[in-house]
Amino acid sequence: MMKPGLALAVLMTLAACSAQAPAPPAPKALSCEASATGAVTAEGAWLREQKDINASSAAYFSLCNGGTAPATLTDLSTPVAAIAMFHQSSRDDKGIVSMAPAGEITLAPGERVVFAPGGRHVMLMSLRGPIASGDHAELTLRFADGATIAVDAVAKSNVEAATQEDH
Ligand SMILES: [Cu+2]
Repeated sequence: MMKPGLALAVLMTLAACSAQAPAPPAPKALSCEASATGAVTAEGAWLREQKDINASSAAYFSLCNGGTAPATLTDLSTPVAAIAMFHQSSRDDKGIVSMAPAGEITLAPGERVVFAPGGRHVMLMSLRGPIASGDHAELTLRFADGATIAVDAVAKSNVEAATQEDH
């Protein structure tokens, strides 16, 4: 049995330790609460600049299911690309990053799903033209129940995009 004094000393040591640890990054996800009058909303949409139309770009946003029924994101379209696919990036134990189709994404009521570099993203292929930093593109998100959400995404430079990287 530990003496109360010793237990306190251990606790204080732990507290000192955690005070020196680097502060965790501020959570990007805002709160998301379901309510009877709520709906699915998309926030903070952006895409990556891409000057080479034979290369790909990617779009990101944060989705909140504010409604009381599950919502399944099935499809996305945008005038800037002929092909838009949901992908999931992952890093294996050797540090190799790969990506795979993410398929449909179902959000429970009150659930938030964040699309961000290094994780879920919308791969944009067969670009209709170069995408420059500051350009706007409309993203139309389509759900299994037929509902759609249109959201305005602004293109960020690759330098800016790198600061959004999730680690
Ligand atoms: Cu991808």
